[in-house]
Amino acid sequence: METTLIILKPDAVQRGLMGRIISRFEDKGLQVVGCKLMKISQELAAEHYKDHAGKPFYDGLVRFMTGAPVLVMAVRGIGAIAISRSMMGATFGSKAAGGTIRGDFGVSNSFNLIHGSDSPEAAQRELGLFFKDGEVLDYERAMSQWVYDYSSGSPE
Ligand code: IDP
Ligand code: MG
Repeated sequence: METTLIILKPDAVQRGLMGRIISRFEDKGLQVVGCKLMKISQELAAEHYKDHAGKPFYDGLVRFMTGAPVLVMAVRGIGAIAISRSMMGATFGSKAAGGTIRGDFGVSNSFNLIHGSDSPEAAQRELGLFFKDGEVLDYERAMSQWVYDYSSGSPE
């Protein structure tokens, strides 16, 4: 099982899209194992987006992400990182395919609703930035036997 960091960005929160976006992850069968509303500090935004420092959009990105609350989630499943990235769609709302979160809910190239970790290394780093020990929970879902095929002994 993989766990990834998802952030519903300030535009998703302000536009009242949290429930609909969370539902997409639940509908897919991914498990929400951590979830909280928070305001991102300048320091946390800088650390989270350190690979983008110096890029032309960086200052605006940090202003956007720190300007209003976000909802952060830890989302778990087999291949959760790649599955989440494909559910999110391309970076720019104007280019993202229909059927994806960015494609269905937005048109902007900077207010693009959602962040998802892009690799196992990034997921581990980012989950550590946003969740303290004990805030990501291991728990069994009642429906787990119907989300994955366990007939071979391990989930498929
Ligand atoms: P990703 O979120 O799809 O992984 P990245 O290239 O890692 O995209 O960029 C991080 C975030 O920076 C994007 O989600 C978006 O909010 C913002 N961003 C990226 N490129 C641009 C740009 O050209 N203009 C404005 N904002 C951008
Ligand atoms: Mg990225």
